[in-house]
Amino acid sequence: MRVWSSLAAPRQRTIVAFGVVILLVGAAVVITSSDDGEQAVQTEADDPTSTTDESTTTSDVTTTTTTEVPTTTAAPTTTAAPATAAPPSPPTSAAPPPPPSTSGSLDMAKVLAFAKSGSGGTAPQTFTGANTCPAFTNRASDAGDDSARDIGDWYLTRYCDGVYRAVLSTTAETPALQAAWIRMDTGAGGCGGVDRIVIGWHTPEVQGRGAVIATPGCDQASWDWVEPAGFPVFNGAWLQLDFRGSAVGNPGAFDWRGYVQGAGESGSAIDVVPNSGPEHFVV
Ligand SMILES: [Ca+2]
Repeated sequence: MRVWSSLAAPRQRTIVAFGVVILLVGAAVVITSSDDGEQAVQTEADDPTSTTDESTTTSDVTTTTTTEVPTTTAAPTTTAAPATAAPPSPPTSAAPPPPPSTSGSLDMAKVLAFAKSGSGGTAPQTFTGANTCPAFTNRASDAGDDSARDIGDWYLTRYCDGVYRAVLSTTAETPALQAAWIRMDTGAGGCGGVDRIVIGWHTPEVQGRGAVIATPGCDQASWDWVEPAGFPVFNGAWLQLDFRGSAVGNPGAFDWRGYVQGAGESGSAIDVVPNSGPEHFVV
């Protein structure tokens, strides 16, 4: 009371009152500033909504990017077919050989040597047909026109098993036999028309040997040794040739002639039947 009383002078009271007013105004300002700060914090708390909107927008952009249609790749260019290579020219050596010459006549000495060269060591064969059918030809005797080894009885028979038997029986067994054969014209071609030679001969051991030779041409280079023929030996005069139809091409009909050659005979001395022209045989 003394302080207040001491300050109770009018001027001093005014100063103290002014100071109290200033303090009151300062406190009010501080309170107001605190309210503004709370409002600012609340405003920022409302912002998450706008943040979400931005995220959505970003997602839409991403989706648009991933669904973009890729540029169509151009179809590959079709590979061009390789050019066809030209066929190689055939070698000159592949050209077919010229057909054998069919003009002229057979050299029977060469045919006999050719037959012997192919049948060396081959056992004689005897074909055994059972019955003659359908054709059997029994010719009349060939009255002697040869002074030696004259063919007496002769015929050609085809058996049911397809085996042919040609008989060129001579009237004597001397002189020694060189060879006996028949020549056959079975179709187109052949040396002078002769396609097959069936030939038989005696060996030094008096064993018969025979062979079927194909003669498509007159040149020996065209000949073929087909297979052995039967030339059985019964005695020196009976000459018989057996051969299979398959070895001569199984012809249904053919022309033929038979020959017997004695040692030392050549040319017209070799007996032949028929005396003129071929014999025609029809199965
Ligand atoms: Ca012929």
